[in-house]
Amino acid sequence: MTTLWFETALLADGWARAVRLSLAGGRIETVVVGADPTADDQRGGVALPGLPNLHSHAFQRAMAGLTEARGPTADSFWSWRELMYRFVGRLEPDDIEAIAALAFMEMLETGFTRVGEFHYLHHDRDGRAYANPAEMGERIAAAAAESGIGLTLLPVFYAHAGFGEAPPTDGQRRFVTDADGYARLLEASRAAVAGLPDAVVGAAPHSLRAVTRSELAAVSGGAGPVHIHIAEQLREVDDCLAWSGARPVDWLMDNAAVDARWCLVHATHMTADETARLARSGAVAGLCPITEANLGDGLFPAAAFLDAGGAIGVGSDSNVRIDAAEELRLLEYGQRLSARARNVLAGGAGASTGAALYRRSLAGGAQALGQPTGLSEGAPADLVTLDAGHPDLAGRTGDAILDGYVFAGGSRLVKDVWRAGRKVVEDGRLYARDRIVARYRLTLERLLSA
Ligand code: NGQ
Ligand code: ZN
Repeated sequence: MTTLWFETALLADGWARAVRLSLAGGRIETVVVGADPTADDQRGGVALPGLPNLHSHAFQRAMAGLTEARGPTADSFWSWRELMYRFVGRLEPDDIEAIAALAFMEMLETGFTRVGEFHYLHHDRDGRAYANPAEMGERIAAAAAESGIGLTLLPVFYAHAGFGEAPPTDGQRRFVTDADGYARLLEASRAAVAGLPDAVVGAAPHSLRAVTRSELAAVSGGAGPVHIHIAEQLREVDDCLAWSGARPVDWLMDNAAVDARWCLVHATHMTADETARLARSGAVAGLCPITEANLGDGLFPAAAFLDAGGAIGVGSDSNVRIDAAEELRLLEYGQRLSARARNVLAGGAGASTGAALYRRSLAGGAQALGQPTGLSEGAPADLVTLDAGHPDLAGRTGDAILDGYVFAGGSRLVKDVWRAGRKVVEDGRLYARDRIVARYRLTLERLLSA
């Protein structure tokens, strides 16, 4: 039995002081408020529930900073995607494991305790299936095991290059499956994560560009979470309109049973009516502010969506930067820059913006990844501790701690991280950091010299 004691902790019903947690079997067994620490307790300053990272393509971590030089034509999301496809073409299973381990390490070190891995790199370099259809999924699972992060694996169904069943391009050959192949992939993916403590497997039709209506119905018909990319780029909206007469979010609402199992990633470009429809559906909007800025996507209508009761969570997507507090900060800053206002997402007079963002992302992330979050009895023991002695937290209590964390200190405040009841990060460093970094460095040196 592990016992922890914190000066202050963010519990399900608010902040509490002198909080003692006992952990067993990877979960929180008891929560006692106003407790005296005992000699056996491991002590900390501030405890928060770990934040879910609801959308990642781990392999893209290895491209971070490599697509920032101007190309021959006007650079865009689509020219970035060409570079990304070229990079994908080189990756072997060992590379995926090494890169994912580094990405997952950085997630834990910066305050994420579970990742939704939207995983579409399935086949060998020539496009042929591996003997194990979830070979790559196994490597993702191995990286999750090595780092300790919670994994919600979202094997992707990908069949077409564009609306109207356009045949897949050569650059997409490592992603594509048919319905039978996808069924085998899902089964093998479940086997691949079976050794992890609390993994979840969901389903992920890549985008409306990549699936037909009937494929969408077949892929989303299971019981677990369903994730899809939607309405990220204006060209995607225009193409959808040209093909169907409807915009992507409207089309999805009209043609699929979107409910609380769903996570719509990006949903950047919506009319007021689509925004209200999505909010009413109960689905989570998966926002990836750092990547959306990096790729030039646009700004999600967050204020209107939250006013309409919508659920949100955040994801690190391309992993060009991995940092939980930074995603929340940039989400708010995008709204401030476009509305020319402050504290746009606080949710009411007197309310803390940092706390509103953190609480909403905890709830939406839990919903999207299929595992509860929160420091409460029975929940997974996934928690992040902040350095209460850091100058950025001096004199702060309650929600002001979250404002200090999100807007001032950021990830340098993260001290220790507990995942499934195990301490995996101490003083900001993952236990396996040296090994993971050394292997990643060798991997990148080889990949980039090729
Ligand atoms: C992806 N990433 O699947 O990695 C996509 C690019 C696409 C983002 N959408 C590919 N950010 O959407 O076709
Ligand atoms: Zn994505």
